[in-house]
Amino acid sequence: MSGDSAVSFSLLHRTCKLVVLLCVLHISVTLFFYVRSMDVRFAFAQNQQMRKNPPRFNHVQTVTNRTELVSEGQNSKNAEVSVRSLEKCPETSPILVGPLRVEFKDPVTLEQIKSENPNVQQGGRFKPKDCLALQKVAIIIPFRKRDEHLKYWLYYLHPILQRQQLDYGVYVINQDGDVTFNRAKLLNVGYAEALKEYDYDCFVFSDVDLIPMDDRNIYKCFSQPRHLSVSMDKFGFRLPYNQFFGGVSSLSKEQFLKINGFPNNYWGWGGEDDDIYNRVVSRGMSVSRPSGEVGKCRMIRHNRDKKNDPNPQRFDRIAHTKETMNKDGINSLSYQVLKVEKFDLYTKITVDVGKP
Ligand SMILES: [Mn+2]
Repeated sequence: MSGDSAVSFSLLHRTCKLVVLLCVLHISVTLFFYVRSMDVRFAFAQNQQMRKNPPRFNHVQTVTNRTELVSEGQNSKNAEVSVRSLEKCPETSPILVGPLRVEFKDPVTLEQIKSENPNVQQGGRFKPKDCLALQKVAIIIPFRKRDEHLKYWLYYLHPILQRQQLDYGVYVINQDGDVTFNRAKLLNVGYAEALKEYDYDCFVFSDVDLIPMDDRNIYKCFSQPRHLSVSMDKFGFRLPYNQFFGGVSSLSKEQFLKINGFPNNYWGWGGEDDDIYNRVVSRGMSVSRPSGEVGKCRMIRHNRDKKNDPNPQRFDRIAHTKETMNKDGINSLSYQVLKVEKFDLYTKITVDVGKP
């Protein structure tokens, strides 16, 4: 063997050793990740089994959970037990979709809305089936002769409120007769009447013509009274002024009682929302709001209603909220219920609220 070939052989030998080493390394790395993925798969399978029982909010499993609930209920002879075993809904609903397209070009019919919301119960009631809602929310809509707007409201809001996993009811408070409109008093009536029906712990007060453009704007209550309609298209998607509390707001039962409810003597357009704001602040609370992006909403365009002219007394009234709020509010509310109608998508309560 010549010296040359010995050198090239040892080079070949070393190259081979390197290749083998690399192969071993490659195989061991592959093996490591394979074993790890087995681990993950195993954990996933375990997780899936845990999910089967007790029932959860996983949408795909809704059907199986339902059948389990039924059989559990039969076995334990008390259906209440299986209801109680429902887990609380998550803090943030997993089925929200975010920004929504809202327009009022095509008319909608109640039949269409009803068929698109088969889980809404008579009177406009709903609660999630596969988890226990965090809040029981009464939605109060002051109303008179705005059926076209109400249809759009129901069309957009029912799907949103269901995705928000709320235990809710929709109450349309219809002012009877033709005297001047009294929005805030109708809201007080809604509060009182809703509580006669169910143990609500949160109240959302909404104008009939306001539609949120993002379902992350949750129609529930917060640690402070909340203003929900923060960026309306009408105001160029901005807050018209810092103290603005009109449109859509929410107060827990506790917060509502702390401010003695709303004023009863604001007849006609304007001022009552500022009075409510003053009540909130004078009781040491602040107003909470969603971000401008999440709080976007559209108002259905309309002309000023008849019998809802601007209230000339409003400026004087809101200057004296502090003195008047203790005697004027939920503690001085008087009205007469004329009719309670349970429709498929809402409860309509027609009331005589008196006259100015
Ligand atoms: Mn309006």
